[in-house]
Amino acid sequence: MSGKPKLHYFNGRGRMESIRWLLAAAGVEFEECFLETKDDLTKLRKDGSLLFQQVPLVEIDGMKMVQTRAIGNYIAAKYNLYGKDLKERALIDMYVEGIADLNELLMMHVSQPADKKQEYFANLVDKATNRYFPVYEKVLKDHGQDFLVGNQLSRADVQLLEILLMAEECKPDILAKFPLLQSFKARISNIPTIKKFLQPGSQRKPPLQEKDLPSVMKIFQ
Ligand code: P9H
Repeated sequence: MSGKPKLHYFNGRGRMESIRWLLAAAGVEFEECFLETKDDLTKLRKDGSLLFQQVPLVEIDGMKMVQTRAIGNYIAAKYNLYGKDLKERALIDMYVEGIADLNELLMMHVSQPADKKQEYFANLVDKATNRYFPVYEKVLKDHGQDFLVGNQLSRADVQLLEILLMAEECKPDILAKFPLLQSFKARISNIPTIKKFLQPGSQRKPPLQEKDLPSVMKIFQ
């Protein structure tokens, strides 16, 4: 049982974007089925496709997988993006969880109420530049290699690049104090599968804008 993985989510980044990145980096073609209305979600729920009544849902290898982390773990393991042993995997997991925490902050920025936005943004920039980015800058500095773990491409590299680009969308000079992250960004962006994903017309999604929120809310609330 195979064929292309099929991704069910709304037509935007949200919790699916890192899955799109991983598949693209692995050079795996995938299909997307976009939820547009609450009915689309109800239909998936009624046919028993959603273990916890939530999306992301990815149909892959005969499974109906939910839970973003579980899906990412499966894809990373299947496509050799998850290190060569348990200790490399442990490091990759720590790096990826840090990225996921920052991603959560970035993702929720757009939906902050107007009177909280500025404060939220300041905290976001503070966390990115003082808590998260220094960690990855130091890792690259200390081992002097091209990739975060084990001197080969892993999901940690893919997911770090994703978040670096997202952070730059929020604040274009946010990497100014991180020379190794800047060169990492250029290097990883140049890997052929990733380069292709970064080009216009790929399945990569644009940032969610405030004006898009009502249509997303209509599906999930
Ligand atoms: N642990 C949209 C944009 C940005 C971020 C999140 C949601 C959680 C996983 C219906 N799914 C707005 O709240 C939509 C999850 C999955 C799980 C869902 C319900 C969300 C969003 C859609 N909500 O990591 O997979 O929260 O299905 O009944 O909970 S995504």
